Amino acid sequence: TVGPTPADRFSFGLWTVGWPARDPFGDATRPALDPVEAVHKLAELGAYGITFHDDDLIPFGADAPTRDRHIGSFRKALDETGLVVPMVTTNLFTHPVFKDGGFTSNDRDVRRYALRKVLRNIDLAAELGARTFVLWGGREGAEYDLAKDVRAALDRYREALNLLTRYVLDRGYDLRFALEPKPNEPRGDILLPTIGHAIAFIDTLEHADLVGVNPEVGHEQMAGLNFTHGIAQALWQGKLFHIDLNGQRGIKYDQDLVFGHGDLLNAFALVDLLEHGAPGGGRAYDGPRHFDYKPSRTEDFDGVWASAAANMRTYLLLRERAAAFRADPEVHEALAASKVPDLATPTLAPGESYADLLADRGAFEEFDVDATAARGFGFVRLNQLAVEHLLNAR
Ligand code: 3MF
Ligand code: MG
Ligand code: MG
Ligand code: MG
Repeated sequence: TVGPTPADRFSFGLWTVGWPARDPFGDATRPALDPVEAVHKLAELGAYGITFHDDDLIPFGADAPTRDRHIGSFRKALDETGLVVPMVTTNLFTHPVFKDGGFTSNDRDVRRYALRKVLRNIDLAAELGARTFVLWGGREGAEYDLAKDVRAALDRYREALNLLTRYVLDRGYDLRFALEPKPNEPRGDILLPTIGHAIAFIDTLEHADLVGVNPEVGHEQMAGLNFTHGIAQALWQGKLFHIDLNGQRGIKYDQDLVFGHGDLLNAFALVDLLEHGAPGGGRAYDGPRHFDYKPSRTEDFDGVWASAAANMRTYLLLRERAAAFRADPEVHEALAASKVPDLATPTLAPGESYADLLADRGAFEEFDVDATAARGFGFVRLNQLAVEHLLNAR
């Protein structure tokens, strides 16, 4: 496997490698990382992009000259390295003012402040050439059922999104929004908890075409869901605008492990889907391969950079293994035996009506239910071939 190059379109959040590893039970184990150093290091490692929350780059509440200084030194690092900013996001969760949310806080003044903070950051995103603006509503939620009118909160969420899309259209920005679902943490329950909830919500928006999703591996897995299935549906609905790759081991707190360090088989299927599309066709994903992980609290800076490289290397290895899987004649035969490609055939013949179906005796009256029921699908053999390719045993 050759190392990552910018053509692979790997990107990292500034908050990932820059995480000082403070958790709810312990202090930071690493010092703060200068964003300029993050840009240089990631470029050296072969990444193509870097993303950030406003507060990752510019300390919350900084005055205008300080803000300009931070943006200036970051821009200079981008120019020196060729790293790009494909996505920008806003922090509406760290400051105590957002303790009951931003767009959906019960306090109207907070909601208006949150909108202003996002609008200001959208201008910066457009200035830096970002094409995607992610919104993770980590504090949009509740711990107590009676303390949040969820229907009113969804009205306010929609009001916010409608305002933001109108703003980018009026300004002529080439920017789309991606909502990032998460079931819980930090709130007991977060609004729009899964990919499915988010897509259903997006459907109700004024400019739904400008809004998609930014699903994160660990977030769906925290809800016990199959991430690759969620991504397949997001692709199918034309809503996969961005992606957060990482690793998670089951239903527990948000681990943000290195990509592949959780459910490796599901990660294999995911890379296969992103790179090769659905078996039998369908759109593949052409956006950035964005890592939203945390270098574990046990690591020093050598460990930080080793873990950043590990995300990209694991992705490339899986891409290589998935290509070998797709090229293996025995896999083709196993896929056919499992009737995987047959699912792409419409259930009705071209032009066939339900009347024709009702008249087809072979479909019902003469259909050999017992013989068909007795036939196995061979899915286990197919899965074992995937495991063997993943283990490089074939
Ligand atoms: C939290 C997250 C967030 C989002 C980010 C938007 C801090 O679990 O995943 O990271 O990804 O806010 O991009
Ligand atoms: Mg996360
Ligand atoms: Mg996570
Ligand atoms: Mg994320």
